[in-house]
Amino acid sequence: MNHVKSLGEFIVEKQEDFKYAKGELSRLLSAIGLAARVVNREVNKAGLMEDILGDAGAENVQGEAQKKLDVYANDEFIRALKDRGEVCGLASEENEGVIEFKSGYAVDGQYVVAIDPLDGSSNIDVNVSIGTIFSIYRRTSKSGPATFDDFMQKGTEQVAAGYIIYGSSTMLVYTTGNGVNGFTLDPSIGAFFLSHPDMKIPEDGKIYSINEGNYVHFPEGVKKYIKYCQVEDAATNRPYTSRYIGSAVADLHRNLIKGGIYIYPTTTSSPNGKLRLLYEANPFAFIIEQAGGLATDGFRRILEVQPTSLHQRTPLFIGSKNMVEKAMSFMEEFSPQEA
Ligand code: P6P
Repeated sequence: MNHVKSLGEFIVEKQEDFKYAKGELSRLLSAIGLAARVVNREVNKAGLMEDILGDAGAENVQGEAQKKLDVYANDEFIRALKDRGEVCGLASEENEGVIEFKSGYAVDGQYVVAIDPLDGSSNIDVNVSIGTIFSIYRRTSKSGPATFDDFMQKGTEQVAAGYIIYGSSTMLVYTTGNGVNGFTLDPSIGAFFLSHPDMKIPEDGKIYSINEGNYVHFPEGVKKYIKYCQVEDAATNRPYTSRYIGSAVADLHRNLIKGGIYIYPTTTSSPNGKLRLLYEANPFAFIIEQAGGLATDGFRRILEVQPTSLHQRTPLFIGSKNMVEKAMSFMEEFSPQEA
């Protein structure tokens, strides 16, 4: 039987492709893999452990009630990344400002990480797949703890990005700019193994993922696209199938494998969209582009957007190339951007 590569073996094998010093990325990604295994254990026990379910009482910077697992996951990724010494600071959905690493090896770390430690956490107590999303940049500051400007880099500057999906199985999917690879956790060993080498998203798909409950608040171009998806036309495989689980990592992962489009546009309650640029849209966009898909805000490439704040939101149209282009054509025609 062919030897199935572990995450560790794969990272070491591929570190030649990484344009910075060998070993740095290995240590960084293995720290993420370790934290993912620890968080996975707690996520899987959540149903049994009353004391870790339910609101932590606090609110995160988004004003959303923080679930205890959010807080646990945030603490675990901060600890794992700080201890490994390659990272000088973090931007996390759970923290208002930059988390500066001021001591030990970390202060000389050459990387910064933007992270959503547990996205979709409103699904925790209904046992729906949730996920961690991360984006890795080379620092722009010279030394010392990370600075705000270290995070104000376009998505094109990412050196790596990925997500962990805690679902029927737990997977780590990431890119360093040389394609996308997926690793499945073998809980009996506690290690990730290469299960989805060189992932590519189909150019076309039959799945559209959007919260149609917001239909009346969508831009006209999105309304027209939804109606386009629902028209009977065998030649273009329509009507499409609507699949929306309320957990972006789960929707994006399914669409990456099967083909499809995920749209979170502007709405009256989310005038800039809901997803955050730094630690959701940018890492997703890097991954999907590397897999042959597209990621835009309805008009322009997500990776080209210049960030101006840590938690800024963006509309997101992401997935199969032909589907995103079609949706963009409706936006151009019916909801053109002010010049
Ligand atoms: P709505 C989870 O809070 C999240 O950020 C994404 O994971 C998910 O796709 C979206 O929000 C769900 O938002 O407004 O449709 O409930």
